[in-house]
Amino acid sequence: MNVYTTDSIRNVVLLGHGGCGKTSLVEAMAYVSGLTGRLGKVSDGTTISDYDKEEIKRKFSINTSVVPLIWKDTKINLLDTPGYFDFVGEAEEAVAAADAAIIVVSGKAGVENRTLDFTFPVKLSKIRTFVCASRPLKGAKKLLHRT
Ligand SMILES: Nc1nc2c(ncn2[C@@H]2O[C@H](COP(=O)(O)OP(=O)(O)OP(=O)(O)O)[C@@H](O)[C@H]2O)c(=O)[nH]1
Ligand SMILES: [Mg+2]
Repeated sequence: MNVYTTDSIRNVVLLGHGGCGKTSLVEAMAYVSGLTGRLGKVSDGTTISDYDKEEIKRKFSINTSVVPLIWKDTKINLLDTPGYFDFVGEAEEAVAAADAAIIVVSGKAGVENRTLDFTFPVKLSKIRTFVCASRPLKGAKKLLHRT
């Protein structure tokens, strides 16, 4: 088993409005990196990230999940956070531990209230922030203007 030192480990938090596609993106990244051999679906309850009984039943994330994958000699711990406001504490804790953030925006729904909420703590903690569209993007200019 390879041993990774702190200079080759990155904690990357995924943030965004509920249902924007964070868990699906994590599932795709895990598959592309070779961590998994099949692409699970939130609707089928087969993602590696939403594994809790309640998450499978309700089809959304409740806890932050850590998905560790290896990409080009770097260990990337993806932190898949819940988007629903009831579980905001989970997302805030994950931001505190992150070296970088990916704000996921649903191209179908555009920029939503939770999308913009997350720009504030991310900016405060001065970590690199990326914006990723889960579907063809609408409203990206507004988000980039605010960050
Ligand atoms: N067509 C399409 N559907 C998507 C895409 N990303 C996510 N979905 C669907 O949108 C729904 C919500 O996706 P999730 O990945 O659970 O979204 P989430 O951001 O993790 O949601 P929370 O855990 O509630 O914050 C699921 O039914 C997905 O299959 C995408 O890129 N294209
Ligand atoms: Mg999720």
